[in-house]
Amino acid sequence: MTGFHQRVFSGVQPTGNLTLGNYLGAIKRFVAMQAEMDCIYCVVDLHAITLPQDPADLIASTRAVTAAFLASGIDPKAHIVFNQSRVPQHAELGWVFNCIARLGWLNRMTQFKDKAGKNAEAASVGLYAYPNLMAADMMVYRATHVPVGEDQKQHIELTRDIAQKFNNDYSTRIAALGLGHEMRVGDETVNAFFPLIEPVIGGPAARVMSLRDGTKKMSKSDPSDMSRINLTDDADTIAKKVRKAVSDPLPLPETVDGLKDRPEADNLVGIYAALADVTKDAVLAEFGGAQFSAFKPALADLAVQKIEPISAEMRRITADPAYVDGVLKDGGERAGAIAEETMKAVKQIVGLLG
Ligand code: AQP
Repeated sequence: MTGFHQRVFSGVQPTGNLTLGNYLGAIKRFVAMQAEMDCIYCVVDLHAITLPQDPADLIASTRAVTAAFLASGIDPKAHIVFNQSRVPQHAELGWVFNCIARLGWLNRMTQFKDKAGKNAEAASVGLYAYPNLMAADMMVYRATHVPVGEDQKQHIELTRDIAQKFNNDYSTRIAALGLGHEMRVGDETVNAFFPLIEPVIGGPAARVMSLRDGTKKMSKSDPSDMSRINLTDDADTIAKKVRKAVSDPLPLPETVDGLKDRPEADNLVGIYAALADVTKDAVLAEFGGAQFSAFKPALADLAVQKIEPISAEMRRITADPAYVDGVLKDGGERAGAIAEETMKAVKQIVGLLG
């Protein structure tokens, strides 16, 4: 994308213990992207309250997710780490996007259907409008890249649709104010104020599955604790969960093709590959032909080796809440300065500011 400052934005909800899915699908990749671009990493507490939260737990979880970011290797000085509610422009741009996005677009969002369950009438309006706020989170920094797990793909596509509609609707005004960059959209050239953000999804752990059911996403809200590895689990718990993970009776295949229709095997091989920073092929080159009774102890050792130092560092950081709050305050101020500039321009474009 030309013209736009290359910037990464991504967020994690403070809604409970972070899982290995959050770590491999998102946080580990946040760390890697620091070498490539300016990064803004956000604890999205406004998203958390779309479902009921105990206020004291929410404050503790916000600090815990921040600690997980820092313990995993995110540098809050070179980049920005903060919690969403500190920067009111997220909600302000979210409202503008509520007026840009169409009901039909939101009605297609599968995450709302999953989270609202059978009684959608009783879900909060916030849960329904969540994807518009998520779009605002990224666009208030005019971010160009977002590392996320595969489950967020639909929301990122919606963000691109909102940005594109805003750019099209206000193209003339954006040009007149000199606030945009020229962008080709099909056969047309529009003056784009918002970039069309690129999702950065992929690798062997783009979708880490439950340890109890290889067809279900590993999730912090799954009622079974055995379904996930939490970043706060100790070594014995991690080893026990891996040992008890559902698998199948066959030996591991020699190639990735052999993982087809074997969701549990595919998941465990994917987790190993992501933890070891290798491909699934490389894992199978080493373990192809082995039984799970041999593979699982190797996976458990690797998981403990990679996760334990992060858990220990998280414990050390969370023991000093004043330090964590200081990081969030500093990050909030720096994020706020960028967001304020964007919002001023948005108000001029839309006609809220002369
Ligand atoms: N199982 C997963 N595999 C890969 N990536 C995942 N992510 C979540 N689960 C997996 C990625 O983690 C980032 C932060 O997610 P979130 O906490 O903001 O929301 P979520 O996707 O709703 O996560 P959970 O664990 O499933 O939470 P609950 O149970 O509260 O709904 C995102 O980039 C996400 O893709």
